[in-house]
Parts: sequence; C-alpha cells; structure tokens
Amino acid sequence: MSFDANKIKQLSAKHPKSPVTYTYGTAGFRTKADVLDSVLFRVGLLAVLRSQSHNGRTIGVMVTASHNAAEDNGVKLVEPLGEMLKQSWEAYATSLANAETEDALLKALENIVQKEGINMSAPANVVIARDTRPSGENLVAALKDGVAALGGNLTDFGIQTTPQLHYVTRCINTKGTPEAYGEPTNEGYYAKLAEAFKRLVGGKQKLAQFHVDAANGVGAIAIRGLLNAIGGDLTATIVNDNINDAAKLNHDAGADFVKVQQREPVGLKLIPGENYASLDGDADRIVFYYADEAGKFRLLDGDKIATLAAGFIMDQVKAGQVTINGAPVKVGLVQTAYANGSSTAYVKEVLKVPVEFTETGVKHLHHKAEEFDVGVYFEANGHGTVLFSKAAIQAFHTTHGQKEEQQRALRILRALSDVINQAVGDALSDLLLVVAVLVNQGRTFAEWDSAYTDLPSRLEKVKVKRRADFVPTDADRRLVKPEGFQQKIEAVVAKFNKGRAFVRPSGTEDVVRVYAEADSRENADLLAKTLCDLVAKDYGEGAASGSS
Ligand code: G16
Repeated sequence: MSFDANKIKQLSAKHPKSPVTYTYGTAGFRTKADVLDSVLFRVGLLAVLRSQSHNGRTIGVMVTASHNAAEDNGVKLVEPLGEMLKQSWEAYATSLANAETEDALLKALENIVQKEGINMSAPANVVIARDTRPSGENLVAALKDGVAALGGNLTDFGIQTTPQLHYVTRCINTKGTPEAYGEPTNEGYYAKLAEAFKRLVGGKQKLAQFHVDAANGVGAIAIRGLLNAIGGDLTATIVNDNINDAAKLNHDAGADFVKVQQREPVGLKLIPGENYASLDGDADRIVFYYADEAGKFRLLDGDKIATLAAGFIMDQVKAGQVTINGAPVKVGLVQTAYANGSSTAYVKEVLKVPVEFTETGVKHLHHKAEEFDVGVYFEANGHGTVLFSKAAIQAFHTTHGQKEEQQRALRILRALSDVINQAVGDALSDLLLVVAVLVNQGRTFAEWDSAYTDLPSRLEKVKVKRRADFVPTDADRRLVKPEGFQQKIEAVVAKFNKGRAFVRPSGTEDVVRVYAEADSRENADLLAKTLCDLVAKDYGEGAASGSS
C-alpha cells in the first residue's frame, strides 16, 4: 500500500515552501518562524513515517526555538523512548524540507519509504506540544495537516516544556511494560519527580531561600506545577514568569543569557546567602548562581552540575557496594569542547571519573553517555542529565545492604534514578537533582562552587557570510575548513597562558560561535575578541572576498 498522493498534494498546497534552504541542525529545524510553515507540514509527514517504521510506536514532535529569540521557532522529533531523532533520519527530514515542488516532495517521501522498507499500512501515532511562542499556534496547525496527510493519529499536549513532551512520549511507549516510565500527563510528570525528590530530602535541613528565573517561557507554568506537587519540601520565588508578552521571552533573562553574559537576569538582585537558578525558554536547560560574600556574581553552570552529580553518584555507588556482574559500576562523564578546562581536570584527577568528548548537541552526548552504566552528560550551557543503564537500575534494586550506610546509599541511588529525567536533559529535574545532592551533603552553593575554580572564559558570536564554510572536526575543537584558518587560530591561542579556543558554526542560529578561555578575565576576553576580529575580517558579512 502506498500513500494518497492527491491528499498530500492538496494539503501541501496550503503550506508552500519558502525560498530557503533548511537543515536539521543541533536541535532540529530552527530559524525565523515566518519561514517554517512548510517545514512543519513536512515534519508531520516524517513523524508518521517514523512511527510506522517503529510499527506504530509513538513519536514526539516539539515545536520550540528554546533559548532563541521570540521571533524564531523550530521543531524537533523525538524517538519512542524520548531520545532525539535517529541521526540517519535527519537527512530524510532535510530532504523533505527542501523539496521545491510537490512532485519532488512525493519523490522524497517515496525514497524514505523504500529505503526504510516502511509498511504503509502500519499504524502511526504522533504526540505534539509547543512552547509559549505565539507563532506556535499556526505552526502546530501545519504540523497537524502533515500528520493528517498520511493518516496518522495525533494527540496534542498543548503548551508543554520540551522535557515534558519527551517524558510523555516515553511513558506512552513503555506503558504496561517492565520499564513503564510513568503516567503520560503533566500531572504524572510532576507527581513522579515530586515523589522521588521527597524520598531524597524528606526530613533533612532545607537549603537557603531559592529564586527561579523562568525566562518568561513555558518553564514558568511547569515550575509552579512542580512546586505544587512537592509542597513544603521545596519553596522558591519565581521571577520572569510573564508568558503573555512574547517580546520578553529569553530577553535579558534565562539560562543562556546568564551563562553567556555571566551576570544575573533582569528582575533579580542577588542577596549573598540565597540561591538562584535560571531556566531557558523551553525549560530543558538550567544554570545556578549566587552572590559571594563580596556580592560578586558566581556562576554554577553545566560543568559544575555534572561534577556535583558525578561525585555524588560515585560516593553512593561505593557506599552502596553496588556491582554489575561482579564488576564495579562504571560511572562516566560526557562533555563538549565548551567544558571549562578546570572542570575536565577536576573530573579526571580528583573524581577519577573517565571523560569523553562529543560534538555540541545533547543528541551526541546522550548516545555517548549510554556507553556507561551511569553516564553523566552536561553541556556547559546547563543542558544535560544522567543516564542509568537497565543493569545499573536493576543492581540498585537487587543489592541488599548489610549496614545502614549501605542501605541509605542504595535508597538514594533508587530515588536518583527516578528524579532524574532519563529521556532528555530537563531543567526541572536537574533543579531537583542539585537541591537533593546539596541537601544530602549538607553543603551550600558556595561550598559546591569551591570544588574547583573555572578558568575565565568568553563565548561570542560573529555573523558571517556563509556559516557552512566553517567545518569543525575533533568534537568541535578544531576546524578543517576554511582551509588554513585553524592554523591562524592556533597562532593566536599560543600567545595566551592557559589559552584554549575554538570556532564552530552554530546549529541553531545563523552565526559562528567563538569560545575562548585563558588564565585571566582580561586574557580570555582579549583572546575571544582577537578571534572574533579574525573571523569577521576574513569571513564576516562585510569581508571583501569571504576568504583570506
Ligand atoms: C540547543 C541544543 C544544545 C546546544 C545549543 C546551542 O539548545 O539542544 O545541545 O548546546 O542548542 O547549539 P549551537 O551552538 O549549535 O547553536 P536549546 O536549549 O536551544 O535547545
């Protein structure tokens, strides 16, 4: 059985393609919302095929541009257990999005069906959600047309955080199995996290006053739902929770702003001794911060979260004497080029945990982390989670502690595997993880921060003529193209004590990113600026030839 070409053509005509070349990037398709209508329609088609290729298991589709500006939007597909779309399917997504005519679109569809051997009479189930961006409503309508064009069943979860959509996708697909993940509703999500969190912190001394910046995005709704479910064990004030004024979304607020600007968001005046966190626009990232005794802003980013989690889990695994097939549990950490050099050194030398590097994008880190029994992965920007293998979870449940200390560690490990979102990096779940670890350790933000000192760093972006000219290699740490440019970068870096830098094209914005770190704030800034100037001179929008 094949598809109904007339129906596809008819519905596709409602969603004409813009003269744009689309790429399925770091986090799916992401660009200005006003050129995304046809992309959403076509992603709807692909979601049906992907579900059919999984014999009708449910596929998730999230409409969001996360940390990007309010006028942007985007879309990404979610696999049945909540992982990002299988990489070999990204090329199919790109081929559908760029088909210029309806005939070309049909051909691209046929190609996928044929290559993947898809049984078109298999059922197809798709769940969708969107963030608070006003453009989301029309884009969801286009997505629904795409799913309808291939006869798929669709459930619309309305406005949700990205991790909530990943969560419900996993719940639906595991329902009734030994791996059942929870109730596929927002209430189920809040209840699951709250229950596990309470097991971790119940009866213990709470942390100091908490403040959460919700970036004026969907996280503002979700954090309230979560705090209600938790009750007295965690209270927080919420700022930047205006979801009705799109212009405010991520504007001078949110995890990306705080991480890149290295300062507090609008709406917060930091009080020494109190605790702060910022979510991003779709609540899949989080960073923490506080003011030290001198009132100076101090950031606790994804690297600090990763080291906190890895250290704590290592301690519990040892105290719990957990083994898998007689061998100690293998805990590993996955980072990207953005990880601060001090964090990597701390993990290797002090925690003695192996570290792996991948390209930017949680989709890459997630897969690498699956290679460990317990894989901790975080991008420096605060996007990440901890994955527990089936064998690890089983070991936590079947190991019988002799002494109270061992039993306590085992209880903690069980609760951690429930409080941590196994489907994807999740700001709310990560918030609970961090609070639970600190409460159990009886430590403050400042004490957590003191584990190691970040090398000063700076992240900048440069508008270039063609970011596709920049081709990274070696987990984004070096460029193979433009030819000869890496040597220029290295010549600059060599002049700085503890200098490290790289240049890579963004997969979510039309820019090239420049990251630099060095022994002092001045040097990190100077190194970043020198490299930005170099990129702009040779390849910037105003550069003469587009090459040196
Ligand atoms: C997305 C990805 C992250 C990535 C970030 C920036 O975050 O999910 O893994 O680090 O974009 O990517 P790039 O430097 O390629 O633009 P989010 O929070 O926007 O979904």
